[in-house]
Amino acid sequence: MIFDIDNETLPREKLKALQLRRLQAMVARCYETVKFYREAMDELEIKPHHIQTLADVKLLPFTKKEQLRDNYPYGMFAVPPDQVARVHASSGTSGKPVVVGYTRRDVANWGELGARCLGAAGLVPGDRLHNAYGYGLFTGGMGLHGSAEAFGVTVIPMSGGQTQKQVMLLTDLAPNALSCTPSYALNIAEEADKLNIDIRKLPLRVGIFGAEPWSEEMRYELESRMGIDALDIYGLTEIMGPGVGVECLAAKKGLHIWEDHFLIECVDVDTGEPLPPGEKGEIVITSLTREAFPMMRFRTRDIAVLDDAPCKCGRTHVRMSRVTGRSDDMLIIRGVNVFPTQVEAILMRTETLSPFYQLEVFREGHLDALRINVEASPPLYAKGQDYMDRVSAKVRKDIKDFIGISCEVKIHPTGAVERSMGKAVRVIDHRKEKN
Ligand code: DLL
Repeated sequence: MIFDIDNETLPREKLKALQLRRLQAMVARCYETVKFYREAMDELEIKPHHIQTLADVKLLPFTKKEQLRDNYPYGMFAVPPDQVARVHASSGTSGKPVVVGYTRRDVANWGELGARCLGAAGLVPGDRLHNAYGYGLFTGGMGLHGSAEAFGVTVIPMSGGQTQKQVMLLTDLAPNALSCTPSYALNIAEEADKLNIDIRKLPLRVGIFGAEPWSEEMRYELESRMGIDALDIYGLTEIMGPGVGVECLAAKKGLHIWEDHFLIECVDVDTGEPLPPGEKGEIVITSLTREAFPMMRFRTRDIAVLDDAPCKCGRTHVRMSRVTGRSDDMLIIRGVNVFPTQVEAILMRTETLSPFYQLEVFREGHLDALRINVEASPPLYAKGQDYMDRVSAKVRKDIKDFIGISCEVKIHPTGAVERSMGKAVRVIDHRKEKN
C-alpha cells in the first residue's frame, strides 16, 4: 500500500526541483543559525547563494561524527530550546553520545516517513505491529511507534528483551508484523522453538528489520523460519531514526530513500568524491527538512550502492542497496578487507550450522588473525567432533575461496555464542585490548 501516493511517486524531475528548493532553504538556515556550519562554510568560502543546482551540494563541507561529539550536547541545534519537542541520543559506547533534537514538526515528519515505510513493507491499516526495538534514547522503539500511529496500525510497544514474553505476546496478541533487529528476530525464533511454538503458524506476516547490517542469507533464514516477508529498514540517530528508507515488498531489492526529505550521495571513502549510481561507496546524507537538527553532508560510514532505476512498486525514490557494513567495522585481515556480513553469508549457506556467530580478531606475531565462532545445529553437534571438524574445514575453505582470507573456524554447541537483545556484537577485536 502506498501511504503518500503524491510524494512517493513524484516524477523524478519534480522531486529534484523540490530537493533543490529545500536544500537552498536548509543551507541558508544552517548558515544563519548554527555557528559550526557557518564557520565550516566560511572556511571553504562557500555562501548559501553558491548553491544553484543539486550538484552544488558537493561544495558544502562534510559533517563527521567526531564533530557532532565536539558540539555535545546542544551545539548543533538550529532552534531555541523551547522549540525542541524531543531528544534522542546515540548509544555513546565510545565516549559522549550524540544528542539529537526534534521539533514537533520533525516528530510529525518522522511519523509520516515511517508510515510510508510500513505501507511499503506491506502493512495495511488495521494490522497489528509488535515493536521489539528498544524504547528510550535509541530511536528504534519510539521511531516505529510513531510510524505505527501515523499509519494507523495497532502498536504493541513491547521494547527489547524478555524474550519468552515476546513469544507469548506474539502468540496471544496475534500481530501481523514484528519490528526488531534481525539478530534479535533470530533470538525470538529460537526461543519459540524451545517453547515448541511454531511461529510460522501465527498470523505474523512481515518483519521490519534493521539497525544493523544483515545479509540476503539472513533474510532467507528469517523468512523460512518465521514464515514471513523480511524487509530492511534504515535510519540513524544523526539524521532521523528508522524510516530514512525501507525496502518495498513488491521488489525486495534495495531501500527507497525518501528523497523529498533527504539528499543522499555515495562518495569514495578515501577521497570524498561523489560516485555515480552503481558504484559502491560511503553513504552521505543531507537532511532537507529537519528543523531542530539539520544535517549537512553527514558521513554515515555506511557502505552501499545507489540505484536510480525505476522500481516496479511505482515509487520514484532512489534505492540504496543493503548496507554491507560500516567502514569502521571493516576488518583488514592480512591486507584483505572483510565485512562481517560476508562471513555471515557463507556461514548461513552451510546448513548444518546455526545462524549465531561472532568474529574474533587478534594479533599473531605481526599478523592479524581471525577466528570465527559459530554454533552447530543440534543434529550436527550430535554427530560428534570428527564430523564437526569436517564442516569447519569446509567453511574455512569456502571463506578462503570466496573472501580470500585464511581463518580459524570454531564450531560450538548451541547457546555458546552470546544472544542479541538489540544490535548484535559481531566482532570482538582483541587488538584494541591493552597488553
Ligand atoms: O539504528 C536507527 C534504526 C533503528 C534503524 C531501527 C533501523 C531500525 P543508530 O543506533 O544511530 O540508529 O545506528 C545507525 O546503524 O549508520 C548503520 O550503520 C546501522 N544501520 C541502521 N539500519 C541499518 C540497516 C539506528 N537496515 C547505524 N542495515 C547506521 C544495515 C543499518 N545497517
